[in-house]
Amino acid sequence: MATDSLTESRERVDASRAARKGQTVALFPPAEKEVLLQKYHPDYKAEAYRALRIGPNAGQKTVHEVADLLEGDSPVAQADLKSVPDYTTDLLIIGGGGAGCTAALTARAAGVKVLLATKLRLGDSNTVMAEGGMQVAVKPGDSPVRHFLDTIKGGHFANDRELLKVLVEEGPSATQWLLSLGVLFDRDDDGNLRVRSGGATSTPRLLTCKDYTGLELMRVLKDALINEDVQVVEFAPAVELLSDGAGRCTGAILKNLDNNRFMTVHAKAVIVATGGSGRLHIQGFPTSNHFGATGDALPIAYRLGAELAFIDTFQYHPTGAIYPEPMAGLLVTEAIRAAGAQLVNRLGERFVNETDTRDVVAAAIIRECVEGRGVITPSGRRGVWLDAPLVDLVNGEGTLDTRFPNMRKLFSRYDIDIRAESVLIHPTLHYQNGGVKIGVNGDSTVAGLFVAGEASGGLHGRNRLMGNSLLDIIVFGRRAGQAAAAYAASTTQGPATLDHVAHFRDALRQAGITAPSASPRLIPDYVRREEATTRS
Ligand code: MEZ
Repeated sequence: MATDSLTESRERVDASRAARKGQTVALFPPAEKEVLLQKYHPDYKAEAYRALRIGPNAGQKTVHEVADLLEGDSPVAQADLKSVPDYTTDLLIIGGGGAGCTAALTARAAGVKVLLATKLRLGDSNTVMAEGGMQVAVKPGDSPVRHFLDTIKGGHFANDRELLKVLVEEGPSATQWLLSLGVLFDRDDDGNLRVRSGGATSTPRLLTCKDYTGLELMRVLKDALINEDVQVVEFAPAVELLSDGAGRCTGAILKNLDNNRFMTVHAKAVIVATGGSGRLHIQGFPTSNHFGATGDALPIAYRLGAELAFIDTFQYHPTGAIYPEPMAGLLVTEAIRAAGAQLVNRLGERFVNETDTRDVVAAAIIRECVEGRGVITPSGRRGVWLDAPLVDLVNGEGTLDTRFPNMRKLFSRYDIDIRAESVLIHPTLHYQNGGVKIGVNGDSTVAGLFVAGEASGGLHGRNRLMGNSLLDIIVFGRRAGQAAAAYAASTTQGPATLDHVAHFRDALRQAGITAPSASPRLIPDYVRREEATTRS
């Protein structure tokens, strides 16, 4: 039930709607943008960061939550490593989301034996949470060059240019591959692929499956995988990687979540595709991520000596639901803003161009809340309004029903009809912009260790452009699958040791880190720290 102040504030939004319809708000000029980000974006909050004391990225800063993981201790002891492995394979893929499944399909097609292990069930991943679409330059007038320029501008010109070149150039063939598997992208009346607008892009470039694009991709990838000769082990997250003692990755230790026992896997090559870290609730933010997104790739790859990239930057998606309380953190797709929904403060005023880059829009929302123009929910969260009914006013009645059925359904569970009512939102922790540093074949700085998807770092620079994550998991999932299969076919199984863990423990001791917590974390810690941010 909304309180009086919520009702009054929503009425101000309703009252100003007609005047706001068609109103233009300028994009932030570059100098003002920088000031806004410095002051309000969580990535710029100095006290949220600290420098790493050990490992390949020692001296570099990351948020405390990630530093705790990277400076954490392995949960395994030497005795947990079995001399007779539970599984032996050519290629071990860790992670059963879009990147992992794509890599598995590609590697299997290349002829190697593949084992895929995943923390929860096959498909439980951030891929299924992706709503608004996949960026790919397939339309006349668009081009990979234009896609490259939009992306690098959004990424603060920090993106790894080689990775980005591969992403945009291979986008069309990756799309063909998805179509050949049976993905049902939206089409126009003539049966051609339809492209939609996203935020911060120079032209409509999003391929969509209404507002559940990632779910559709995962449906198809999962089906394809189930019909392949790939062994899948569910409820078995990786807790440590194995090495030959000379820096080469040779397998992993998995934890059987049914009985908490460790399992040893020998593999000639390993691909880590465990996704992002939203469930660490960095800086106390709620998250749009799936339950298993606890950044597992980071500590296990780091202990093995893999370099990380851009671990100081995270994406706070501007529009996470904050009301009703059970919806807190849930993604309200950016596509709805691209379709005309406006952001409005408690006074009924717009304050940002809704299609500016995500970091700018998120910072502007936080500014409204900090400066007292936000709305407070009955449980004490702060946010602003997303004027969803405008979408039908601008595009014609029925648009919300046909293009955003998932949003309609999610809010209708709480008797909120987004065709008639604005909804309350605040930035939600959405994406790990950085991760394990990779080259164009998903190769990490450790031989035999490949990384794909959100667990990797470099492609997205300091702010990922909407829709590039779905393309990333397909393009780089395929590349990692191909490269790891070729590597596995050209090498023999090396010894499988935990020597690197012993070295890492020495480094922890030498750095005076005496009581490290265990990492990876695997299951989120639900002390409700996120309240600190959205309620302050
Ligand atoms: O790429 C994304 O993060 C995405 C498409 C999200 C969304 O707003 O729908």
